[in-house]
Amino acid sequence: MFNKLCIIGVGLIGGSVAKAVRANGLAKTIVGYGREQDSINLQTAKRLGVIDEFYIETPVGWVAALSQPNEYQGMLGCQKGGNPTYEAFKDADCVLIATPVASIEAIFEQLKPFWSKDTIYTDVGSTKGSVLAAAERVFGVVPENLVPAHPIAGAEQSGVEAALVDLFFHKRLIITPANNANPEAVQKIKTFWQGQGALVSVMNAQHHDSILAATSHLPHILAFALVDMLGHKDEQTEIFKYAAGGFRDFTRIASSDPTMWVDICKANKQEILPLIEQLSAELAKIHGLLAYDDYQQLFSTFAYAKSARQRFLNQFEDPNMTKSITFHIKNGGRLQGEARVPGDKSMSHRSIMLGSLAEGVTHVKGFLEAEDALATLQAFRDMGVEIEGPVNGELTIHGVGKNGLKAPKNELYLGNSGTSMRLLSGLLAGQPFNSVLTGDKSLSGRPMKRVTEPLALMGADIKTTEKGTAPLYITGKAGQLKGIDYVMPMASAQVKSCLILAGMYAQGATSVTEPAPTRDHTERMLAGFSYPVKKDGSKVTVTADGKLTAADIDVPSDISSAAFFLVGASIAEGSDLLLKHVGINPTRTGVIDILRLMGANIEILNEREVGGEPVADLRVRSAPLKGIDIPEHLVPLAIDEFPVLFVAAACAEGQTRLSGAEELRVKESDRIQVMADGLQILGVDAQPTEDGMIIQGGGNIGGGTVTSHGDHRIAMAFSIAGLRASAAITVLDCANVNTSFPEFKDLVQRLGLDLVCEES
Ligand code: SPQ
Repeated sequence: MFNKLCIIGVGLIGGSVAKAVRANGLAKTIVGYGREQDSINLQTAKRLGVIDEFYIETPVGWVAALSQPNEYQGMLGCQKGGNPTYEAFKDADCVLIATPVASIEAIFEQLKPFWSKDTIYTDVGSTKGSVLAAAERVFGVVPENLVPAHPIAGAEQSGVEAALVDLFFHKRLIITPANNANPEAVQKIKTFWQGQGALVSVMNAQHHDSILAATSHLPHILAFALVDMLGHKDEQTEIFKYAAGGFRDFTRIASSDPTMWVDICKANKQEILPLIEQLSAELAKIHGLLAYDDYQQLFSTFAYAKSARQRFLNQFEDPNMTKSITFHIKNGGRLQGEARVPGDKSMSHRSIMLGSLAEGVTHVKGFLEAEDALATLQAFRDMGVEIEGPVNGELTIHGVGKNGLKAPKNELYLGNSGTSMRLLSGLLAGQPFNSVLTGDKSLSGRPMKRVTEPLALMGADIKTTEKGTAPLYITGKAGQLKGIDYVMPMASAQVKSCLILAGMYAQGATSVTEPAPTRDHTERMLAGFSYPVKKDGSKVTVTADGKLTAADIDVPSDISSAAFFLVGASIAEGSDLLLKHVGINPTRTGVIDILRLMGANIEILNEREVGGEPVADLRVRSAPLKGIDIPEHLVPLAIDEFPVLFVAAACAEGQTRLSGAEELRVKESDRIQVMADGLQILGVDAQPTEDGMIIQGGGNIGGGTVTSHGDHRIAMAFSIAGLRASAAITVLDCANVNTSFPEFKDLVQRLGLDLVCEES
């Protein structure tokens, strides 16, 4: 990309750039340049092969010191004559300044006589307004070929020996060109950093400085301040002796270079000072809450902070940036005992949505504390709803009323959750503000036209990608949506619920007719919140006339999570398991019906109704299973349970055929293909068809390595297969189990499956 890259200052950052540039072939020659006191570092860089050659500035002038360290020794003092600075920068198509921010003005002064219009100049300083201001002071006007940049990456160590080839890989990098910057130069610097794997953004310097003041400079000041205060205390009372991991984590950045941080504070003082005032006010608030025993508010403050931090962590969901999780399952075992699996995912989403739109305070018990439902929770917090918790599955939602949502400041990030995205698209279509819905890689590949097309018929304005996928750009059409009478082309509770939510903001009636019954939690919960919903056979109708009144919600255990244990205990000889408090809404119990048709021994005990939803305890004991043709009317009632039902079919005597289940192809993964591939690897005769699968059961399930393709239900289904396998099974890519069932690995171990979770 560049013929000659000259790096001024080859320490940790400059050295890491050099290593990454070399590894990625981004420059033919890399030249180091520094002051006399940097000579050891430059010699080391040369010895380590980080740079090709280097030049030293000495008190007596510029010295070229090419190739060998011993040559360098002999060349100190300009013995070769000529102008070494000219030599250093001559023909360089890029000069990168990797020195502390305070030195940049002096470096511009040094560079000025040699400044070439054919070279691009850039830097890596932590403040950017100061760099542009220094350039203006030195050159009169910021040169067009100066493109300031800031890689948001670092380490506490310094020097070229600590340099890392991947220091910038998948790290943010911000470019802050001045208004007059040459677009070609900006593009080249962008490509240069992208070539090192950085995630590049372009913004103005002031915006950069205000962001960094909040997320980097203030935390450093806070860490220095805390350790300064406690350090003095420690001298008197030895408190550090008893400090543990939390203290170590929090104060890590107080080990950074004090000189550098003084320079940064000085350079960005205007942005930092108001933030220190805000932080002081926040501490004063907490002081007041404690002093006046307001633990409720203190809890809300801490709970909000916890969820805001989760939002920060969610950005790293990119598989390249997160740890990957592998499940290792030892074959054999049986499931025994008693368990309560976590709360129903579909109902947890809806409890947040409807509780937020209600008037009054809604208390929720049994809420699923997993990534999908937490994504919905965060979205409503982002729209101004005060939600306390979750703590042990309990939440308090301070409803804002049907028209009380506020415009979110940022896009709403919904992670892996199709339910959040599809239901929110309906709800947000009729709001008086615009919104953008985004999700992870899997969610961004799932079809959204199924909701945006009927919403468009209602007058909604939602833009998708050309493929009809997220991000969804929603222009709020408050008061302008019109009711429709819509016959759904597929059996989908998400489409139905989306249109019901949109219908609550539309003129006239909105009716949705489903081709087959699907889960009806939205309709039931709306009724529980006293919102009028008319049900006539397969048709549901709502209007905008009505309000939601807060009501308490008790979310039962998720039958979709219980399904793994229903199958596991059925296929593993000697199993006897009691699953407590499971939701058995008839639109969800297809898995029990299908397993019973296959010969499973499942008893439904202690049936009762909790908050408008039927609930029971399920006792399941192992039994010989037989293959069946799965009745198509049961498909929508067991749609999420097929991955594990395929495992049951592999263990059943004879053939099992599934048809009419093409919807499985557009879930978190293509669940037909991915399950067929994995079963075949394990030696099972599983043939995928367009809308289902044919499995010859009764043979042996072998061992092997399968991948879940990031789909939680696939990961858990193959783990359960281990109970009947003849050898160990490894399941790759299991991090997404956290979207619906974070406790899965612990629970399944406790009940009798030997599963070890490996993070890497
Ligand atoms: O929320 P998401 O990602 O779509 O979750 C899944 C799941 O397996 O957890 C589907 F992949 O469940 C859906 C389910 O398949 C949850 C749901 C709901 O809560 O309304 C309805 C079903 O989807 P659909 O497309 O049939 O309406």
